[in-house]
Order: sequence, then C-alpha cells, then structure tokens
Amino acid sequence: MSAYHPLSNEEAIVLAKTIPGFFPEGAGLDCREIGDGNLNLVFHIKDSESGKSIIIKQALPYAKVVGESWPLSLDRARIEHEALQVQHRLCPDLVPEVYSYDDEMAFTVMEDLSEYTIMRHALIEGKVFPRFAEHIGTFIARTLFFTSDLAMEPRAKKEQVGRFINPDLCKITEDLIFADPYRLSDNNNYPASIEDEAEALRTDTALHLEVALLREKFLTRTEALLHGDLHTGSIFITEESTKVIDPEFAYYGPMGFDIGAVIANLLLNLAAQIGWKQDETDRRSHQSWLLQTSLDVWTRFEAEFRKLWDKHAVDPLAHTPGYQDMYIHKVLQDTAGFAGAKMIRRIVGLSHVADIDTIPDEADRERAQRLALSIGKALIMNCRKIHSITEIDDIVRTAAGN
Ligand code: SR1
Ligand code: MG
Repeated sequence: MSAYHPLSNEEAIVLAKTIPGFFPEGAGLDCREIGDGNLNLVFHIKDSESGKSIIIKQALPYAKVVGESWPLSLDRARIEHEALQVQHRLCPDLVPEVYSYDDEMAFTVMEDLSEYTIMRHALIEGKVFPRFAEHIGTFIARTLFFTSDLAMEPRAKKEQVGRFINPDLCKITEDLIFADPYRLSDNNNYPASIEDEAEALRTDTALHLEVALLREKFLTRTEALLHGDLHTGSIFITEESTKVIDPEFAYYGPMGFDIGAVIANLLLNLAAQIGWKQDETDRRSHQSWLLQTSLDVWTRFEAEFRKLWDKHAVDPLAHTPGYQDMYIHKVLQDTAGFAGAKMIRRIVGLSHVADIDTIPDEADRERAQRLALSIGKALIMNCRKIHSITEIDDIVRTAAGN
C-alpha cells in the first residue's frame, strides 16, 4: 500500500526540517499553501528569523482545476523533477535548484524564488523585460539542442525518450489544444458573445487540416525534451533574471511547441492590451515591445541553436551543407503553427489566461478575445508558407489590422 497522501502544512514543515543544513537548528518555520495553478499543491516554507525559505511542490492524483473526476498519474512529479535536473544542468542560471525528491509522496523540494514575479502578472501590470528574449532564447536553444539527436548518441537519446513518456499530461494537451476548440466539448469555455467565433472554429475544415498536421507532429515527433507548458505563468522574472519552472508536461516532442508557447503568451498579452491601456499611443508602443520581443525570442533561439550546432553536433551528417538551414526552417514553421494553436485554446477551451479574462470592461475583453483568435488563426493558416521570422511579424500586424 502506498503511503501517498496530500501533505498538510504541518507535515510540510516537518519535511523542511529534514533538509540537511538548510534551516538553522530549532528554527520556527511558517508554511503557506500558495499553489494557484491547475494541478498541484505548492508549499512555501520560511524561517522569518534567518530569512531562508524553500518550496515543496506536491502532485495531486487528479487535476485540481477540475476535481477527482479527472485522475492524473503521480509519475508526473518524477518527470518534472528529472526535467528540472536536466534543464538546470544545461542552464544553471535559468532554472531553480532542486534540493530533494520523494517518489512515493510525489513531491520535490526546490529553491524558493519569492523575490521574482510570475511573468504573466508582471505583463498584466504593463512591465517590460529587456533581457527576457535573450534569457528564454538561450534556455530554449540549449535545452532543445542538447537533448536532441543532434547532440546525443542515438541509444542514449532513445533511453531518455523512454524516461519522459508522459501520457496523462500529453493527453491534456492533445485534447485541450489539438481537439476541443474544434469540436463541441464539455471542456470548452467561452462567453456567448463569441459563439460566432467558436462555431467558425468548429466548422472551418481548412483550419482543421492545419491543426491535424500540428497535432500529428505533437503526437509523433520525438525531436527534443520539451518543457511542454512554457507559458508566462511558468516563468519567474526580474529585470535582470529569468527562471523557468513547472516542466511537468515535459516529454519528447517537436521543438517548435516550446518556442510557440512563449510567443503565443506574449501575443495573448498583446491582444489583451486593448483592455489594459486606454491611451492609443501608449498601447501601440507597448504592443510593439511585445511583438518585437516575440520576434526576438525566435532570433535569439536561432542564433544560439546555430552556434551550438556548429560547435557540438555529434550527428554524423549534421554538417552537410543545407541541413541546418532546412532543420531551422521546419522549426520556424512549427513555431508559428503551435503559437497559433496555443492562442486559440486559451480563448475558447479549458483554462484561459488572466491577461484576457481579468480585463475589467466586457466589450474590451471581447475585442481582445477576437483579436487573439484572429492572430491565432492567421498563424496556423500561414505556418507552412513561412520562410523567415519577418513573415510572422507581417502575419500578426495584418491580423491586428495595422
Ligand atoms: C487541466 S490542466 C489545464 C492547463 O494547465 C496547464 O498549465 C496546461 O497549460 C494545461 O493545458
Ligand atoms: Mg504548470
């Protein structure tokens, strides 16, 4: 019989005291459960005297956002902790440190990032982060390149694919991103005011064909170890530093899925600006920063990825003229398509983004939703024609009507 049960605050404190040498002997620890995500418990444990603190993240055996009717494997806690370790080894400055992990109780003890802000919240407040594209572009390039067949011996890579088989969490993505928005589903969630848009999504067979191709890539391409849920709620940020958290959706999949996730979430915030910045000049200038940063994420990724390829590729044919360009072209097209799919699901599917849902004025909120759908659809419909990042710039500007 498994000893698994959800931790109480008191048990989390007892556990925290067992971390060798972390808290001073006899420290009086405070604990708060701060999890505001869809799936897990997150305990913040602090000794106010020394100021030292840690996070204990525990998986629940079901999706918290829905309830016990949606069971989820606890193995995702192992996957998350192993992904964190891989990502921390490859990008020590960009990923929190893991202190310990308990398989039976499905929890990970890790570095507390309280001095950071969740990027989604900061973006809603209208903040800008000049170093974000550099940081996240580096994170994506290093984690994707070094876990791919370009940089790993094929047997070792296949063993790693096996360790990251993540069927429950992949099914969430397969349903919520690549199926539900395009069919009637109890999971879908949108206001009656955009029923026309939702119906158009359900009946547009040309769009369905493009989504089917993206879905096939998500289901079948084991290109690299993805973070798998790289939205702005999975990123802690300050002006100077960026930390990527929450890789419980990690699995081997198509590289463009992670890059597309980052870009989608910047563009969702861009669409939301209709509701946040009333002054048009101010709004346009902020939207320009968001769009430029989306493009810069790709540009930084590409530059870093090419550098790593030139220096570290072990694939015997990696240096064949033309191969690198064709590979990157494919990732760019996938990035655009996945970004579009990720935007659409956040408007009509289960689990939205606060950037748009918390817009106070209903009419502004509807305009933001329609804009996000329009950008999302344009990215999907054009993804197979794209040859350079400037075309994504054009697609977004055209869809946004400027
Ligand atoms: C039922 S889980 C809903 C969403 O939350 C996660 O952050 C993923 O984005 C997932 O699709
Ligand atoms: Mg998460």
